[in-house]
Amino acid sequence: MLSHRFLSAACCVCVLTAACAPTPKPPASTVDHSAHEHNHAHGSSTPALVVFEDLAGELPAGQPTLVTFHLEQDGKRVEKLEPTHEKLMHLILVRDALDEFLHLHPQVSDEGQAEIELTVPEPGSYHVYVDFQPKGGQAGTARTTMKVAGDARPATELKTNAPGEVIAGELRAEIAITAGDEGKSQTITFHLKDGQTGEPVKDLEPYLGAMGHLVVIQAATKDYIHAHPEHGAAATSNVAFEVHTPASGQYVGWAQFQRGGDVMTVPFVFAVP
Ligand SMILES: [Cu+2]
Repeated sequence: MLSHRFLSAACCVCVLTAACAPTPKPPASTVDHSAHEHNHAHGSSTPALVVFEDLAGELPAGQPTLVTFHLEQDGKRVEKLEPTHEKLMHLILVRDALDEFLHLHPQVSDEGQAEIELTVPEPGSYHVYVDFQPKGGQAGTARTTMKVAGDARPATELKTNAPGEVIAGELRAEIAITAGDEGKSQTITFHLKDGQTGEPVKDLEPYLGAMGHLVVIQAATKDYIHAHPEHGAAATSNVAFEVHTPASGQYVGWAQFQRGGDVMTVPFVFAVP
């Protein structure tokens, strides 16, 4: 069990997965109902879908392409949205090999129509996740898949590298992981140092209203777990996230931090025994 002090210092959004869902996972697009770490109450709604409106077939690789889509929940188009973390929708694309990651914010109309110019450099199959919160409803993640045309680079075996040090451009991240809640959650702490000097960073800026942003994908199921540190946390070189880990196995994470107006992405792989 996590201490109260910890819970007040970090927030998390966990996602219900096949492991804790009562019925087998549908084969196509599914939603993961977001729920708090210790509250696995199932929402009343059925899985939400990302519905592309003009994407016939494959997206061309490396070419900016205007893509429109909307979300559907309970068979109905989701129109009115509440911003979460400063945006109406967070669009995440992850290649099936878990080696490519994009995090974008589409323009969203009052009718729930989303529009984004999408440039995906690497061919392959992608999992598409959209974080959203319907007005007056529960936050959730809508899903679908898409293909990016071209010769897809073959997947390589995922190598667990966290806990450990990951160098991502101007950022050197020492990643520490502490299991809690009998292994069902992990506290992932990033000790951030300057890539050049190795000194703890002093210039971390809020990104999307928090001191960091973390997406975690469960490698086996491609289920999506989104986590944020405490909103408005004081500037520090250490940022901790609490991440729900429903099953043993490998997880791939992409942590994002902002310095000097630039967003830096730290990819990492960890395993839950
Ligand atoms: Cu976002």
